[in-house]
Amino acid sequence: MTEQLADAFVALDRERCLALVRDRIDRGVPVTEIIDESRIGMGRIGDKYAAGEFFLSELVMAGHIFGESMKLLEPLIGDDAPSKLGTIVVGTVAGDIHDLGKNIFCSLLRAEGFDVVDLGVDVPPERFVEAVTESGARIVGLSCLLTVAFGAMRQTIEAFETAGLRERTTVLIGGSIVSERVRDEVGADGFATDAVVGVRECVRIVGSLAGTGEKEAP
Ligand code: B12
Repeated sequence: MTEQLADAFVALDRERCLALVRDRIDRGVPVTEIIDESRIGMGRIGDKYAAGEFFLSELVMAGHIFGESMKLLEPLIGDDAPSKLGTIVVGTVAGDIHDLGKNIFCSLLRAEGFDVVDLGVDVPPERFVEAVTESGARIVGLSCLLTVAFGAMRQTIEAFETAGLRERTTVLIGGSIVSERVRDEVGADGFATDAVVGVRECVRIVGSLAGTGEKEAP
């Protein structure tokens, strides 16, 4: 993997980013590799923000460029798999409006054959509960990129407990800052810092759920 695309993101050079993405598409580079390369750039932009070299405006611009790149990639991900793997409810938790990674996770889930109920961003716990109740989903994906939103993940999982849904629901958390420690802290069942790994985990959970009626403990 080269650094060209990541560098173009850090330079916030929209034209070059889009040209490099098109170039990679034309050369048959796998979509997930193009996403990973772009993500490296986004991570560096985040580091520059944390170091005070970039400001909110740069984060906003990076978000727009990433979104435009994803528009070029989405048709290649496809969503025409026969839906037979069940339903997954996904959303970015309350207080957090980051959605680029969540959207990738949703697209890859659809491509794999899941029906996805995407609740969007800044989703309150009760909305997750409502969606799981209505859809009968057995898996929930919580996206979170902010340390301050860890509490919202915990509250969402507690809301499943209160509603009597926790036993039958497997909760996966995802985003660049989640970890085993965060998973344990908020009471989730699994975590992934990469959408491809998250989708693989969902497929595994569905496989082990088949016919048991019980929640899988990953
Ligand atoms: C772009 C960006 C923004 C954009 C978001 C645009 C959008 N539509 O999403 C905007 C400008 C809105 C933004 C705002 C803010 N941001 Co911001 N942002 C970023 C940045 C640079 C990139 C994030 C990104 O999209 N990456 C690309 C995607 C593809 O990667 P990803 O999200 O990690 O997703 C992948 C995986 O994690 C996984 N995944 C994601 N979700 C899920 C869910 C499940 C279930 C699974 C299985 C997998 C999965 O799949 C994806 C593909 O593999 C990060 C830097 C970083 N290191 O993450 C900072 C960062 C997340 N932001 C940060 C901050 C501080 C903020 C603000 C508070 C700034 C401010 N002063 O207002 C606000 C918060 C607004 C809010 N209430 O949410 C901090 C958070 C620090 C922390 N630890 O809490 C970061 C880390 C920057 C930094 N280093 O300081 N931000």
